[in-house]
Amino acid sequence: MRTQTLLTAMLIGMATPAALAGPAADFRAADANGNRQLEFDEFRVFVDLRANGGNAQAKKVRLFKAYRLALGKVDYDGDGIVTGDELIRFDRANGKS
Ligand SMILES: [Ca+2]
Ligand SMILES: [Ca+2]
Repeated sequence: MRTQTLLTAMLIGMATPAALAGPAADFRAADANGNRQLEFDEFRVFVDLRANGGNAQAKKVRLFKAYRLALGKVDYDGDGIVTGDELIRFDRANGKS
């Protein structure tokens, strides 16, 4: 009974929008090759996921297909790849924790 309750709680936890949405979850979902970095194609997926999640900035990027431009803004070290740290830095710079 206790195990079942715990399992149910875990399943419910995983199914809530709060657990599924959010930049961290989108990052993991977009990182197709699992190297914890977003290459350009993955970054495009990431932006689309953020747009689907209602992120206004991402919606604009999607609307104008400005993925390259957006990547350039987030890619602080200019290696063409977006890391979690760069995304966090970008969000902070834009006033979103
Ligand atoms: Ca990747
Ligand atoms: Ca980079």
